[in-house]
Amino acid sequence: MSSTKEAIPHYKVVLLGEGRVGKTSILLRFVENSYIEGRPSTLTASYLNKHVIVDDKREAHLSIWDTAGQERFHSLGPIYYRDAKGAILIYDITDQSTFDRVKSWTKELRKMCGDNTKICITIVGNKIDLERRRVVSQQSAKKYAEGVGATYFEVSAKTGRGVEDVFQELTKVLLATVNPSCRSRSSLVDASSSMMGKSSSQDLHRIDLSRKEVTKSSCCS
Ligand SMILES: Nc1nc2c(ncn2[C@@H]2O[C@H](COP(=O)(O)OP(=O)(O)O)[C@@H](O)[C@H]2O)c(=O)[nH]1
Ligand SMILES: [Mg+2]
Repeated sequence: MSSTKEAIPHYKVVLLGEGRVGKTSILLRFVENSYIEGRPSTLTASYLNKHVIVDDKREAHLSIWDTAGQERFHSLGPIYYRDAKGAILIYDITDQSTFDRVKSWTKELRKMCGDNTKICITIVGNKIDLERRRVVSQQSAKKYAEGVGATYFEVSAKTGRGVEDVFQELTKVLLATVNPSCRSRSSLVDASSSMMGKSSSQDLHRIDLSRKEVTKSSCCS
């Protein structure tokens, strides 16, 4: 393995799912190991970078994109999906409608990225700390995930249970099967309209999703 930083592959991963299923909470649990009860809705779409090491030796940079709540209108737009190599589709195990919508997110993903694009999909049931209120069975979710070629996990952003496993497994699959995102990590950072003034691997980058796409992606087509 090369020791140069440039040699570490970079992958863009998008979070998808209905509002309030816990996308932002899962992201912040993974990146910062933090959780805030009743977190206010996200105001700005953003991504966080995280350096991941799997099996104690293989490394990758993930840029994990979170929404600004536009998911409510199903209007995430091409910038959100562009060059994504992994997608995490999240639902709330206590809310059947959020699981039903995972099916439309799968379709949306195919539409936005093209049927032939290799994109690793992980389906995640969140809020397993609320087991008593569960309405979506593990069995039905697993079956659906298998049917669409996705891996499947259940987690709690609140307790942290299972969250690390989601990203470890996704990174393993990405490293094994998918070419890194076309854009280098640095050019993705440049695309961010306003960085927060620091440059650690866990900075929050805010994205203006209202910007119109002018070129068609060479990855997602
Ligand atoms: N009990 C419980 N609540 C959670 C969990 N994850 C998120 N929440 C809560 O669900 C609400 C929505 O979470 P948020 O991360 O903003 O969802 P998003 O809209 O999908 O980004 C917030 O009140 C969170 O505190 C979890 O694992 N367990
Ligand atoms: Mg959010």
